[in-house]
Formats: sequence, C-alpha cells, structure tokens
Amino acid sequence: MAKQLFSTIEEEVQALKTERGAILLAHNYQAGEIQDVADCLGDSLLLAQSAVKSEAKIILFAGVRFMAETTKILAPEKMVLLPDLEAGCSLADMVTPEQVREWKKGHPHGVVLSYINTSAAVKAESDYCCTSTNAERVLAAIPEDKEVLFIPDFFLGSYLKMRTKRPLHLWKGYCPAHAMIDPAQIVALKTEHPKAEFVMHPECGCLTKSMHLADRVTSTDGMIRYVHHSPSKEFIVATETGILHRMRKENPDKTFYAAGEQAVCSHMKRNTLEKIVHALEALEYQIEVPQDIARHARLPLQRMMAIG
Ligand code: CIZ
Repeated sequence: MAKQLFSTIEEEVQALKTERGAILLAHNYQAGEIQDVADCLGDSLLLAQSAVKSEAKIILFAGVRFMAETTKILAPEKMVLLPDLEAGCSLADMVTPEQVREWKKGHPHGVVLSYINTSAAVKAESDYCCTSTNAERVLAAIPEDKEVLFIPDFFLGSYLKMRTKRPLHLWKGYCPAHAMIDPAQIVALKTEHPKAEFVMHPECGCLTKSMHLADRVTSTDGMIRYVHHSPSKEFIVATETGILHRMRKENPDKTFYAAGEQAVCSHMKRNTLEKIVHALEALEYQIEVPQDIARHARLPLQRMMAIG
C-alpha cells in the first residue's frame, strides 16, 4: 500500500479501515483510544453478532483471542484479525479440552456449559456456551433433570447457582483482573460516596463477600445499560477498568469510580493503535480455527445465539 501522511494515528486507522473495507470491533475493556476509533463497542456476544451481521469481509477484533476465535467460528467466510496474537485470557487457559474430557467421564450424563471465555477446543467439548449476559437464560434452557458441569469461572458459576438454585458442578477457574478487586475497598468507597450505586461483574473474586452490597450484578453490556438508565448520578464499578472510558463518555453528567484501579487485564491492554494500524496494513494476525474444532464448537455457540 502507498504510504500516506496523516496528522493523527486515529485518522490513519479510519483511512485504512475504509481502504480495506474492514470494521473494527472493540471490547468494552479496550483502552479508550481504541474504543474511540471502533465501529462497534460491546461484550463478546454483541461483537460476534455484529460481525455475523456485517457486510464487511474483514473483521479487526480489538479484544482477546477467544473472542476473535468465536467470531471466526460463527463467520468462517470472513477474515478475522487480532492485533496481537499474545492477547489471550488467563481464565480461558485454566481449563483444557483434555481436562473437560476427563471431567465428563465422571459425569457421563452431564451437560457441559462453558462460559464464552474458553478456547475453541474447549468449546468443541461443550454442549452449550454462555456469556455473563445470557448465562441464566441458557441454563434455563437446559432441562432441570440434567447434571450441569460449568466451566471455567467459579464465581460466575457460584452466582448462577445462587440465582437458580440448581446444583451445578463448578470448575475452579477465575479471572485474575476481577480477583484483584478488594472487598474492603468497596466498603471504603461506599462510605466515601454514600449516594453511589454499586454495580459488579459476576466474575468478581469478591463476589461472595460483596454481593449483598451490589445494586446490580451483571455483564459489561448489562452495566452499560444499567448506568445509562439509572437516575443515580454516581456509580462504583467493579470490573476491568477499561469500561469506565465508555461509561464516562456516554454519561458525561454522571461520575464513575473504579472499585479497584488495579483491575486491569494485561491481555486486553496488549492491543494498541499502532498494532491496529499494522493489522490493517499487513492483514495480520489472521485467526484460523481448525475445521473439525470449529464444526464442534459451532453447535454450543449457535445454541447460545438461538437463546439470545
Ligand atoms: O462476554 C464478555 O465479553 C466478557 C468476557 C465479559 C462481559 O461481561 O462482557
């Protein structure tokens, strides 16, 4: 491609997207400057749905690998690019397909419900997928008499167990960024800002200790909707801090406090505008999912998409 001069890197990204006929999808946890040049912002479910609906042949995914893989599985005809191949997920790495197969042997009639934060190979061993937005709805679609093995997030699983009273078997995985949120800090913030509503993500390691304090436990897109519609003017937000940029931008009259400034996902933050420019120029890094894995992983994802 002929090199043009741009006054800002943001302009360069916009021009390259147009030239390539690409769309840029950015997860709610991305850095603010990436969110600002994205065509679509959201959680992994909304972004995958947008990719499927889009006419664009090239999807640049500013997120982490399992999200780009999910998009490729659902839209195999599209080129899916990830700006940094090392942008993985510590939670997804906490369960392997071999471990799932082994676990299933002990529960031969069990149904595996896997959180979206899993590798394509683990999804291929699963019966259903869910996100934190639709986990309760997906679980409700699984017959009551079925034993359910939930992977890999222990805290989301515990939350589901509490909400639905179903005796789920839980894997002991967790998200290190959410686990860094300290319940004592939440209590201190609530004392300092008594009018603030407290919204928390179900992946929070502090879930069991702080949940009674929460006005809402929900996914990132659920939080975005909640703070927008709530008449409150202040919010304490317990999830990865990237979401605060979007909340502040979309609600300039409201104030948002991070429940833990240290709740930063190092994988999400591997993406940069420079890497996005490189991805569009070089068409790197293309995400591929082996066909047999994609074929098996598509079914649990499609079941989830059908449920909503
Ligand atoms: O589904 C997602 O995108 C994740 C991992 C979290 C959320 O609540 O958005």
